[in-house]
Amino acid sequence: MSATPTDVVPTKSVWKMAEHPQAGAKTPISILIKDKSDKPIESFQTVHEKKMHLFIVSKDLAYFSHIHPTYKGKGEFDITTTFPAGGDYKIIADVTPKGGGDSSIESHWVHIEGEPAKEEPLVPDKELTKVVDGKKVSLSFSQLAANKTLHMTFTIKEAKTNQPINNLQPYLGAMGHTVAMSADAEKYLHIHPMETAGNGPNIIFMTIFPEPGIYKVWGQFKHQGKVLTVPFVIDVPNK
Ligand SMILES: [Cu+2]
Repeated sequence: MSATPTDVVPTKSVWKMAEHPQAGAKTPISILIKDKSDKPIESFQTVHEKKMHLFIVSKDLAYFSHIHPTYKGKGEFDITTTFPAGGDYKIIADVTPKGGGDSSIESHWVHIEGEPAKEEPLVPDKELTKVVDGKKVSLSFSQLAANKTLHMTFTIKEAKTNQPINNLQPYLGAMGHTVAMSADAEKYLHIHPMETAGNGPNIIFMTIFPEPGIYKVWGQFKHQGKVLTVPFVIDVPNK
């Protein structure tokens, strides 16, 4: 997959949800993917083992979910999920209609009723090393600037022993997945590792941040059957 979309099939989408979705309740979501002439798109490519990747983030980007709706046919994807708290969420659907070289992105804001979560300010991490689920994860960049092709590298070690982890497992057909979103949730990047060889401890992604500013990135990796999701908040300078 290239760092910049080159061959995207234009799409439209129709989102269906219950009238007043409630936090903590099972909420069915239906997404109809159509072409520019309003005809449902019938065929989708399986990309990283799925026909649709769906990401849900809260407006403050504190909540992140990566799930996979079921393809019902005739352009319709269905899934049921539970929103953890009241507030606004952005839902992003990533699909590749047959014939597309890169994925088409459809998104939708929803309001969920219920007690809101305490808003978490999006503050860039001072240190790009943290411990999540017993793993010490570091993030580094070849250079960090907007509009430049750059490498971002996650390094994963056992937190207790500092032992590099070199037996990561493929997760959805890649050694890892990274999603990056701008602070306003407008820019979305889904990045895959450059090489499929090697199982850690370094996982290298290549991407371009389209604009300067604050982004949240979530790296997802699989180790011993469990998916590890590691968030970082970074500030991408202009140059
Ligand atoms: Cu996915």
